[in-house]
Amino acid sequence: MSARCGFAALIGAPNAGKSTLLNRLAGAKLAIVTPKAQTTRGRVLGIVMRGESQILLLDTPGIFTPRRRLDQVMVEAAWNSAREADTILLLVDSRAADANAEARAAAGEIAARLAEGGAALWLVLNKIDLLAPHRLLALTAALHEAAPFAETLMISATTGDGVATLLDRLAQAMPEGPHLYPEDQLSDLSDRAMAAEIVREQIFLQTHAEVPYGATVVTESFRPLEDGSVRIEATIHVDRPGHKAILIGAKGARIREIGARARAALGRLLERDVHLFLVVKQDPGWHDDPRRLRALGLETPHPGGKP
Ligand SMILES: Nc1nc2c(ncn2[C@@H]2O[C@H](COP(=O)(O)OP(=O)(O)OP(=O)(O)O)[C@@H](O)[C@H]2O)c(=O)[nH]1
Ligand SMILES: [Mg+2]
Repeated sequence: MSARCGFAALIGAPNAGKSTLLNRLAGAKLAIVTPKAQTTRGRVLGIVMRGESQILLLDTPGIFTPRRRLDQVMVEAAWNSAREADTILLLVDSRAADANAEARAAAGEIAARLAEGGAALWLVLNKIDLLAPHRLLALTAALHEAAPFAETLMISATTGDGVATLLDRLAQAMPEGPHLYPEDQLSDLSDRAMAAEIVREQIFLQTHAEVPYGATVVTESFRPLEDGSVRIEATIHVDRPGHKAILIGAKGARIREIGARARAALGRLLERDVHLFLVVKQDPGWHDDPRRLRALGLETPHPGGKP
């Protein structure tokens, strides 16, 4: 059997379960997951081996109507990944699309636009653990009116139902060609980037309303120590003074809890003890300024470049 290798992009509305599926397919936590929409802010590569196939999965930010410069950059990252892909998996939250005509229409619009590109377009109905099976048929029929899907799969990224079948189909669908990455590599994510993401995950889990959307995290230093542990310093940039007060909390209680949980999660991921130091900095308007977005690692200088 000859080697196969290709890109498969996970595309969909915010909260469809793209990052949960990436982690499930990769068998490792590569992308952060929270119950809030717009958690993912940039492309995340997951490298998955299945038989002779290397599947290069691209997790992407959800597609929505952008408001801020940051939102535009996020949505552009999703469309750019779709353009790079051999196969596009349009992920749909089955329960939302079943219950809500707006969610169904949004999925249809994304599908119609994706169908204009050259990649094979697959429909992946996710969260089937939340929906009675007979409802999936009507939903599939409604979405097939929006675009010609080459495959339709029904899965639960949380329980793993249907995921092995999806992986087998993807492995078969990848074009013949040499593997682009070493077979034991899981992602192109650096430990520094992962540290910032894990802190941001805790901000999304522990704060609400506009606070998580007005915050971003930068790893300032990442230093292995002689005793085998690692010392990480990170800065949380916030948009407004009120957000800084909320993130710090009464007598520093909130920032301590964010730090404690992020430290524990990072310790598990890096498999060593972590010393984590967080600083909150007021940086009004950071999310609307292309130069600062670049400096914060959120806007790539050459959008549309090969991943
Ligand atoms: N019950 C159930 N929940 C799921 C499933 N897949 C994802 N979720 C939940 O849906 C929420 C959003 O999941 P994410 O993986 O962050 O969704 P996403 O598409 O990456 O979201 P953005 O990054 O914001 O675009 C989380 O609370 C997940 O636990 C599923 O198959 N079943
Ligand atoms: Mg995500």
